[in-house]
Amino acid sequence: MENQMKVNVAVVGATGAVGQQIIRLLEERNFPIAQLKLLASGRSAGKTVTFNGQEVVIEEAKPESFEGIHYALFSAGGAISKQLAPEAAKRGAVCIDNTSAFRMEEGVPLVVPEVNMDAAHQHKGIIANPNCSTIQMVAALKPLYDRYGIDRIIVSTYQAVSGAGQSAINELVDQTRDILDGKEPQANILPVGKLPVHYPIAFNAIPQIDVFTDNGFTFEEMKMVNETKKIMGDESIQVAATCVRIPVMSGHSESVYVELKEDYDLDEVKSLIANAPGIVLVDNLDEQKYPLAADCVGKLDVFVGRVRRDLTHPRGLHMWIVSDNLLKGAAWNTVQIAEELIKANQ
Ligand code: 25A
Ligand code: L14
Repeated sequence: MENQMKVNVAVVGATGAVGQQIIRLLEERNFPIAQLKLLASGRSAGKTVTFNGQEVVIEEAKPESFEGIHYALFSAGGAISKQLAPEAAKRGAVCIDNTSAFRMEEGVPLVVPEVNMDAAHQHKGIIANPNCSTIQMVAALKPLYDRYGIDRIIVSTYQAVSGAGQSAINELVDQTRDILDGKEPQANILPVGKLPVHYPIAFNAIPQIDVFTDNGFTFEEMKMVNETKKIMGDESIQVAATCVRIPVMSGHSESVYVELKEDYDLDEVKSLIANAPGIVLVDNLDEQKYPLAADCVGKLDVFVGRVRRDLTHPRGLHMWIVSDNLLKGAAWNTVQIAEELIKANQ
Protein backbone atom coordinates (compact mmCIF):
# COMPACT_ATOMS: atom_id res chain seq x y z
CA MET A 1 0.00 0.00 0.00
CA GLU A 2 3.06 2.31 -0.31
CA ASN A 3 1.68 4.62 -2.97
CA GLN A 4 -1.22 5.85 -0.87
CA MET A 5 -1.57 9.16 0.94
CA LYS A 6 -0.01 8.73 4.40
CA VAL A 7 -2.12 8.79 7.56
CA ASN A 8 -1.59 9.17 11.31
CA VAL A 9 -2.48 5.97 13.19
CA ALA A 10 -2.96 5.27 16.91
CA VAL A 11 -3.03 1.74 18.37
CA VAL A 12 -4.79 1.59 21.74
CA GLY A 13 -3.86 -1.48 23.77
CA ALA A 14 -0.54 -1.67 21.93
CA THR A 15 1.01 -4.06 24.48
CA GLY A 16 -1.86 -6.55 24.44
CA ALA A 17 -2.18 -9.83 22.59
CA VAL A 18 -4.21 -8.18 19.79
CA GLY A 19 -2.36 -4.83 19.79
CA GLN A 20 0.99 -6.51 19.17
CA GLN A 21 -0.43 -8.30 16.13
CA ILE A 22 -1.87 -5.01 14.81
CA ILE A 23 1.59 -3.41 15.01
CA ARG A 24 3.18 -6.40 13.23
CA LEU A 25 0.58 -6.23 10.42
CA LEU A 26 0.97 -2.46 9.92
CA GLU A 27 4.67 -3.09 9.44
CA GLU A 28 4.39 -6.18 7.23
CA ARG A 29 1.78 -4.66 4.94
CA ASN A 30 3.58 -1.33 4.52
CA PHE A 31 0.53 0.45 5.84
CA PRO A 32 0.84 4.09 4.64
CA ILE A 33 1.76 5.60 8.02
CA ALA A 34 2.95 9.18 8.51
CA GLN A 35 2.92 9.02 12.33
CA LEU A 36 2.33 5.99 14.58
CA LYS A 37 1.18 6.45 18.19
CA LEU A 38 1.31 3.44 20.48
CA LEU A 39 -1.03 3.81 23.45
CA ALA A 40 -1.61 1.60 26.49
CA SER A 41 -2.20 1.98 30.22
CA GLY A 42 0.14 3.95 32.47
CA ARG A 43 1.79 0.64 33.40
CA SER A 44 3.32 0.33 29.94
CA ALA A 45 4.04 4.03 29.31
CA GLY A 46 7.74 4.62 28.61
CA LYS A 47 8.42 1.15 27.18
CA THR A 48 9.56 1.13 23.56
CA VAL A 49 8.57 -0.93 20.53
CA THR A 50 10.58 -1.12 17.30
CA PHE A 51 8.52 -0.22 14.22
CA ASN A 52 10.12 -0.14 10.75
CA GLY A 53 13.52 0.07 12.41
CA GLN A 54 12.59 3.03 14.64
CA GLU A 55 11.92 3.05 18.38
CA VAL A 56 8.38 4.15 19.27
CA VAL A 57 7.72 5.05 22.92
CA ILE A 58 4.45 3.79 24.38
CA GLU A 59 2.29 6.54 25.88
CA GLU A 60 -0.61 6.43 28.29
CA ALA A 61 -3.91 6.66 26.36
CA LYS A 62 -5.72 9.95 27.05
CA PRO A 63 -8.37 11.97 25.16
CA GLU A 64 -5.69 14.40 23.90
CA SER A 65 -3.66 11.49 22.47
CA PHE A 66 -5.98 11.51 19.45
CA GLU A 67 -5.33 15.07 18.22
CA GLY A 68 -4.37 14.81 14.53
CA ILE A 69 -4.99 11.03 14.37
CA HIS A 70 -6.78 9.74 11.26
CA TYR A 71 -7.25 6.08 12.28
CA ALA A 72 -7.48 4.83 15.89
CA LEU A 73 -7.37 1.04 16.29
CA PHE A 74 -8.75 0.00 19.71
CA SER A 75 -8.02 -3.29 21.49
CA ALA A 76 -7.81 -2.49 25.19
CA GLY A 77 -11.10 -3.87 26.46
CA GLY A 78 -14.64 -2.55 26.39
CA ALA A 79 -14.31 -0.03 29.22
CA ILE A 80 -11.39 1.80 27.56
CA SER A 81 -13.19 1.88 24.21
CA LYS A 82 -16.37 3.31 25.79
CA GLN A 83 -14.30 6.02 27.43
CA LEU A 84 -11.85 6.92 24.63
CA ALA A 85 -13.38 6.01 21.24
CA PRO A 86 -15.93 8.87 21.43
CA GLU A 87 -13.06 11.23 22.39
CA ALA A 88 -11.04 10.04 19.38
CA ALA A 89 -14.05 10.30 17.04
CA LYS A 90 -14.77 13.83 18.33
CA ARG A 91 -11.24 14.77 17.26
CA GLY A 92 -11.84 13.47 13.74
CA ALA A 93 -10.32 9.98 14.00
CA VAL A 94 -12.02 6.97 12.43
CA CYS A 95 -12.10 4.41 15.27
CA ILE A 96 -12.03 0.70 14.53
CA ASP A 97 -12.90 -1.02 17.78
CA ASN A 98 -12.09 -4.63 18.65
CA THR A 99 -14.23 -4.82 21.79
CA SER A 100 -17.92 -5.57 22.27
CA ALA A 101 -18.58 -1.98 23.47
CA PHE A 102 -20.36 -0.64 20.36
CA ARG A 103 -21.06 -3.71 18.21
CA MET A 104 -24.82 -3.85 18.64
CA GLU A 105 -25.30 -0.07 18.79
CA GLU A 106 -27.53 1.28 16.01
CA GLY A 107 -25.60 3.42 13.58
CA VAL A 108 -22.29 1.66 14.32
CA PRO A 109 -21.33 -0.58 11.39
CA LEU A 110 -20.21 -4.10 12.38
CA VAL A 111 -17.89 -5.11 9.59
CA VAL A 112 -16.23 -8.15 8.02
CA PRO A 113 -14.81 -6.81 4.73
CA GLU A 114 -15.60 -10.04 2.79
CA VAL A 115 -19.25 -9.74 3.87
CA ASN A 116 -20.35 -6.12 4.32
CA MET A 117 -17.61 -3.59 3.57
CA ASP A 118 -20.32 -1.29 2.16
CA ALA A 119 -21.64 -0.81 5.72
CA ALA A 120 -18.24 0.51 6.85
CA HIS A 121 -18.51 3.50 4.54
CA GLN A 122 -21.65 4.64 6.45
CA HIS A 123 -19.72 5.13 9.70
CA LYS A 124 -20.08 8.16 11.98
CA GLY A 125 -16.62 7.88 13.53
CA ILE A 126 -16.79 4.38 15.02
CA ILE A 127 -16.69 1.02 13.21
CA ALA A 128 -16.96 -2.16 15.30
CA ASN A 129 -14.85 -5.23 14.65
CA PRO A 130 -16.96 -8.33 15.36
CA ASN A 131 -16.23 -11.14 17.81
CA CYS A 132 -13.49 -13.48 16.57
CA SER A 133 -15.64 -16.64 16.46
CA THR A 134 -18.33 -14.79 14.53
CA ILE A 135 -15.92 -13.28 11.97
CA GLN A 136 -14.50 -16.60 10.76
CA MET A 137 -17.94 -18.22 10.63
CA VAL A 138 -19.71 -15.49 8.62
CA ALA A 139 -16.76 -15.08 6.25
CA ALA A 140 -16.93 -18.80 5.39
CA LEU A 141 -20.75 -18.92 5.15
CA LYS A 142 -21.19 -15.76 3.06
CA PRO A 143 -20.81 -17.43 -0.37
CA LEU A 144 -23.37 -20.09 0.66
CA TYR A 145 -25.74 -17.44 2.01
CA ASP A 146 -25.57 -15.55 -1.30
CA ARG A 147 -26.23 -18.67 -3.39
CA TYR A 148 -28.76 -20.66 -1.30
CA GLY A 149 -29.87 -18.55 1.70
CA ILE A 150 -29.47 -19.76 5.29
CA ASP A 151 -32.27 -20.87 7.63
CA ARG A 152 -30.34 -22.00 10.66
CA ILE A 153 -26.83 -22.41 12.07
CA ILE A 154 -25.80 -24.62 15.00
CA VAL A 155 -22.18 -24.06 15.97
CA SER A 156 -19.83 -25.43 18.63
CA THR A 157 -16.51 -23.63 19.07
CA TYR A 158 -13.13 -24.85 20.25
CA GLN A 159 -11.50 -21.56 21.26
CA ALA A 160 -7.86 -20.76 21.94
CA VAL A 161 -6.75 -19.07 25.17
CA SER A 162 -5.17 -16.06 23.39
CA GLY A 163 -8.69 -14.64 22.92
CA ALA A 164 -8.66 -13.86 26.62
CA GLY A 165 -5.37 -11.94 26.35
CA GLN A 166 -1.76 -12.35 27.35
CA SER A 167 -2.54 -13.36 30.95
CA ALA A 168 -4.55 -16.37 29.75
CA ILE A 169 -1.70 -17.41 27.43
CA ASN A 170 0.69 -17.26 30.39
CA GLU A 171 -1.73 -19.24 32.52
CA LEU A 172 -1.91 -22.13 30.03
CA VAL A 173 1.90 -22.33 29.87
CA ASP A 174 2.32 -22.22 33.66
CA GLN A 175 -0.43 -24.78 34.35
CA THR A 176 0.90 -27.19 31.71
CA ARG A 177 4.41 -26.98 33.18
CA ASP A 178 3.09 -27.44 36.75
CA ILE A 179 1.00 -30.47 35.86
CA LEU A 180 3.91 -32.12 34.01
CA ASP A 181 6.11 -31.37 37.04
CA GLY A 182 3.58 -33.10 39.30
CA LYS A 183 2.51 -29.80 40.93
CA GLU A 184 -1.00 -28.48 41.59
CA PRO A 185 -1.98 -26.06 38.74
CA GLN A 186 -3.04 -22.53 39.79
CA ALA A 187 -6.14 -21.11 38.04
CA ASN A 188 -6.62 -17.32 38.27
CA ILE A 189 -7.93 -16.16 34.88
CA LEU A 190 -10.20 -18.63 33.04
CA PRO A 191 -13.11 -18.69 32.72
CA VAL A 192 -13.58 -14.91 32.69
CA GLY A 193 -17.04 -14.73 34.29
CA LYS A 194 -18.90 -12.71 36.93
CA LEU A 195 -17.57 -14.78 39.83
CA PRO A 196 -13.95 -15.23 40.94
CA VAL A 197 -14.31 -18.93 40.13
CA HIS A 198 -11.57 -20.34 37.89
CA TYR A 199 -10.65 -23.79 36.54
CA PRO A 200 -7.40 -25.03 35.04
CA ILE A 201 -7.46 -24.89 31.23
CA ALA A 202 -4.39 -27.14 30.80
CA PHE A 203 -5.47 -30.70 29.86
CA ASN A 204 -9.09 -29.52 30.10
CA ALA A 205 -12.08 -28.08 28.16
CA ILE A 206 -14.21 -25.32 29.75
CA PRO A 207 -17.76 -24.75 28.44
CA GLN A 208 -17.86 -21.09 29.46
CA ILE A 209 -16.49 -18.06 27.57
CA ASP A 210 -17.53 -14.68 29.00
CA VAL A 211 -20.40 -14.22 31.49
CA PHE A 212 -23.69 -16.13 31.52
CA THR A 213 -26.81 -14.33 30.31
CA ASP A 214 -30.38 -14.89 31.63
CA ASN A 215 -31.28 -17.45 28.94
CA GLY A 216 -28.53 -19.92 29.94
CA PHE A 217 -26.27 -19.03 27.00
CA THR A 218 -23.00 -17.17 27.61
CA PHE A 219 -22.41 -13.65 26.29
CA GLU A 220 -19.86 -15.08 23.82
CA GLU A 221 -22.58 -17.45 22.51
CA MET A 222 -25.09 -14.59 22.23
CA LYS A 223 -22.49 -12.48 20.37
CA MET A 224 -22.47 -15.21 17.70
CA VAL A 225 -26.29 -15.11 17.52
CA ASN A 226 -26.73 -11.33 17.39
CA GLU A 227 -23.62 -10.30 15.46
CA THR A 228 -24.26 -12.88 12.69
CA LYS A 229 -27.66 -11.30 12.00
CA LYS A 230 -26.28 -7.75 12.01
CA ILE A 231 -23.27 -8.52 9.76
CA MET A 232 -25.34 -10.54 7.26
CA GLY A 233 -28.11 -7.91 7.44
CA ASP A 234 -30.70 -10.67 7.96
CA GLU A 235 -32.65 -10.96 11.23
CA SER A 236 -34.23 -14.23 10.06
CA ILE A 237 -31.05 -16.36 10.35
CA GLN A 238 -31.44 -18.63 13.39
CA VAL A 239 -28.23 -19.27 15.32
CA ALA A 240 -27.47 -21.44 18.36
CA ALA A 241 -23.92 -21.60 19.73
CA THR A 242 -21.93 -23.47 22.36
CA CYS A 243 -18.54 -21.85 23.02
CA VAL A 244 -15.82 -23.94 24.62
CA ARG A 245 -12.28 -22.99 25.68
CA ILE A 246 -9.62 -25.59 24.89
CA PRO A 247 -5.89 -25.68 25.72
CA VAL A 248 -4.68 -24.25 22.39
CA MET A 249 -2.59 -21.04 22.28
CA SER A 250 -3.99 -19.52 19.09
CA GLY A 251 -6.42 -20.61 16.39
CA HIS A 252 -10.17 -21.00 16.95
CA SER A 253 -11.85 -24.11 15.47
CA GLU A 254 -15.59 -24.46 14.90
CA SER A 255 -17.91 -27.33 14.11
CA VAL A 256 -20.65 -25.67 12.08
CA TYR A 257 -23.98 -27.23 11.05
CA VAL A 258 -25.98 -25.11 8.63
CA GLU A 259 -29.43 -25.57 7.10
CA LEU A 260 -29.66 -23.85 3.74
CA LYS A 261 -32.90 -22.43 2.32
CA GLU A 262 -32.50 -24.14 -1.05
CA ASP A 263 -31.32 -27.60 -2.12
CA TYR A 264 -27.61 -27.68 -2.80
CA ASP A 265 -25.04 -29.59 -4.77
CA LEU A 266 -22.06 -30.61 -2.58
CA ASP A 267 -19.46 -30.04 -5.30
CA GLU A 268 -20.87 -26.58 -5.97
CA VAL A 269 -20.75 -25.79 -2.22
CA LYS A 270 -17.08 -26.74 -2.15
CA SER A 271 -16.22 -24.69 -5.21
CA LEU A 272 -18.12 -21.64 -3.85
CA ILE A 273 -16.08 -21.88 -0.65
CA ALA A 274 -12.82 -22.47 -2.53
CA ASN A 275 -13.37 -19.40 -4.73
CA ALA A 276 -14.51 -16.99 -2.01
CA PRO A 277 -12.12 -14.15 -1.08
CA GLY A 278 -10.12 -14.77 2.10
CA ILE A 279 -11.32 -18.39 2.35
CA VAL A 280 -9.20 -21.50 1.71
CA LEU A 281 -10.76 -24.94 1.24
CA VAL A 282 -8.63 -27.69 2.82
CA ASP A 283 -10.69 -30.82 2.25
CA ASN A 284 -9.07 -33.96 0.92
CA LEU A 285 -10.12 -37.09 2.79
CA ASP A 286 -7.95 -39.38 0.63
CA GLU A 287 -4.91 -37.54 1.97
CA GLN A 288 -6.42 -36.93 5.45
CA LYS A 289 -6.25 -33.17 4.85
CA TYR A 290 -8.42 -30.75 6.84
CA PRO A 291 -7.79 -27.42 8.57
CA LEU A 292 -5.80 -27.55 11.81
CA ALA A 293 -5.50 -24.72 14.33
CA ALA A 294 -1.72 -25.20 14.50
CA ASP A 295 -1.41 -24.76 10.70
CA CYS A 296 -3.55 -21.60 10.64
CA VAL A 297 -1.57 -19.61 13.20
CA GLY A 298 0.10 -16.61 11.53
CA LYS A 299 -2.13 -16.81 8.43
CA LEU A 300 -4.70 -14.19 7.44
CA ASP A 301 -7.24 -16.51 5.78
CA VAL A 302 -10.17 -18.57 7.08
CA PHE A 303 -9.78 -22.31 6.43
CA VAL A 304 -12.69 -24.68 5.76
CA GLY A 305 -12.79 -28.47 5.55
CA ARG A 306 -14.75 -31.62 6.46
CA VAL A 307 -17.55 -30.28 4.23
CA ARG A 308 -20.24 -32.96 4.17
CA ARG A 309 -23.95 -33.55 3.68
CA ASP A 310 -26.08 -34.11 6.80
CA LEU A 311 -27.54 -37.61 7.07
CA THR A 312 -31.02 -36.52 8.20
CA HIS A 313 -31.86 -33.07 6.81
CA PRO A 314 -31.99 -32.66 3.01
CA ARG A 315 -30.57 -29.12 3.12
CA GLY A 316 -28.27 -29.73 6.12
CA LEU A 317 -24.51 -29.30 5.76
CA HIS A 318 -21.58 -29.77 8.15
CA MET A 319 -18.14 -28.17 8.08
CA TRP A 320 -15.05 -27.38 10.16
CA ILE A 321 -13.92 -23.74 10.13
CA VAL A 322 -10.53 -22.63 11.52
CA SER A 323 -8.71 -19.29 11.66
CA ASP A 324 -6.11 -17.41 13.72
CA ASN A 325 -8.30 -15.62 16.29
CA LEU A 326 -5.73 -12.86 16.81
CA LEU A 327 -5.47 -12.19 13.04
CA LYS A 328 -8.69 -12.58 11.00
CA GLY A 329 -10.56 -12.73 14.33
CA ALA A 330 -9.13 -9.41 15.51
CA ALA A 331 -5.98 -7.61 14.28
CA TRP A 332 -6.20 -8.45 10.57
CA ASN A 333 -9.92 -7.72 10.26
CA THR A 334 -9.22 -4.30 11.85
CA VAL A 335 -6.24 -3.46 9.62
CA GLN A 336 -8.12 -4.80 6.59
CA ILE A 337 -11.05 -2.42 7.26
CA ALA A 338 -8.61 0.49 7.55
CA GLU A 339 -6.85 -0.52 4.30
CA GLU A 340 -10.18 -0.70 2.45
CA LEU A 341 -11.27 2.71 3.77
CA ILE A 342 -7.99 4.26 2.66
CA LYS A 343 -8.31 2.67 -0.79
CA ALA A 344 -11.86 4.05 -1.15
CA ASN A 345 -10.78 7.56 -0.04
CA GLN A 346 -8.06 7.82 -2.66
O1 25A B 1 -13.91 -5.87 27.20
P1 25A B 1 -13.80 -6.90 26.12
O2 25A B 1 -14.30 -6.39 24.80
O3 25A B 1 -14.47 -8.19 26.47
O4 25A B 1 -12.21 -7.22 25.93
C1 25A B 1 -11.45 -7.84 26.98
C2 25A B 1 -10.05 -8.13 26.55
O5 25A B 1 -10.10 -8.94 25.41
C3 25A B 1 -8.97 -8.68 24.61
C4 25A B 1 -8.13 -7.55 25.19
O6 25A B 1 -7.02 -8.11 25.95
C5 25A B 1 -9.14 -6.95 26.16
O7 25A B 1 -8.46 -6.39 27.27
N1 25A B 1 -9.54 -8.39 23.32
C6 25A B 1 -10.19 -7.29 22.89
N2 25A B 1 -10.65 -7.46 21.67
C7 25A B 1 -10.28 -8.72 21.31
C8 25A B 1 -10.46 -9.49 20.15
N3 25A B 1 -11.12 -9.02 19.08
C9 25A B 1 -9.58 -9.30 22.36
N4 25A B 1 -9.09 -10.52 22.32
C10 25A B 1 -9.30 -11.21 21.18
N5 25A B 1 -9.95 -10.74 20.14
P2 25A B 1 -5.50 -7.97 25.52
O8 25A B 1 -4.68 -8.63 26.55
O9 25A B 1 -5.29 -8.35 24.12
O10 25A B 1 -5.21 -6.41 25.56
C11 25A B 1 -5.13 -5.71 26.71
C12 25A B 1 -4.52 -4.35 26.30
O11 25A B 1 -5.30 -3.36 26.90
C13 25A B 1 -4.39 -2.41 27.48
N6 25A B 1 -5.00 -1.66 28.52
C14 25A B 1 -5.49 -2.11 29.69
N7 25A B 1 -5.93 -1.08 30.42
C15 25A B 1 -5.70 0.05 29.70
C16 25A B 1 -5.12 -0.33 28.47
N8 25A B 1 -4.78 0.55 27.54
C17 25A B 1 -5.00 1.85 27.79
N9 25A B 1 -5.55 2.31 28.92
C18 25A B 1 -5.89 1.43 29.91
N10 25A B 1 -6.44 1.88 31.05
C19 25A B 1 -3.29 -3.25 27.98
O12 25A B 1 -2.14 -2.49 28.12
C20 25A B 1 -3.13 -4.23 26.84
O13 25A B 1 -2.32 -3.62 25.85
P3 25A B 1 -1.19 -2.57 29.47
O14 25A B 1 -0.50 -1.26 29.53
O15 25A B 1 -2.01 -3.00 30.62
O16 25A B 1 -0.04 -3.56 29.16
C21 25A B 1 -0.12 -4.84 29.37
C22 25A B 1 1.24 -5.11 29.98
O17 25A B 1 1.17 -4.89 31.39
C23 25A B 1 1.18 -6.12 32.09
N11 25A B 1 0.05 -6.03 33.00
C24 25A B 1 -1.24 -6.20 32.69
N12 25A B 1 -1.99 -6.05 33.77
C25 25A B 1 -1.14 -5.75 34.82
C26 25A B 1 0.15 -5.73 34.32
N13 25A B 1 1.21 -5.45 35.09
C27 25A B 1 1.02 -5.20 36.38
N14 25A B 1 -0.23 -5.20 36.92
C28 25A B 1 -1.31 -5.46 36.19
N15 25A B 1 -2.55 -5.45 36.76
C29 25A B 1 1.13 -7.19 31.08
O18 25A B 1 1.92 -8.27 31.39
C30 25A B 1 1.66 -6.52 29.81
O19 25A B 1 3.04 -6.60 29.74
O1 L14 C 1 -15.80 -10.23 22.13
O2 L14 C 1 -12.16 -14.68 25.74
O3 L14 C 1 -14.14 -9.87 20.81
O4 L14 C 1 -11.80 -15.63 23.83
C1 L14 C 1 -13.24 -12.25 21.87
C2 L14 C 1 -12.39 -13.22 22.61
C3 L14 C 1 -14.16 -11.42 24.05
C4 L14 C 1 -13.31 -12.45 24.75
C5 L14 C 1 -14.59 -10.33 21.84
C6 L14 C 1 -12.27 -14.72 24.52
C7 L14 C 1 -13.60 -11.06 22.70
C8 L14 C 1 -13.08 -13.65 23.84
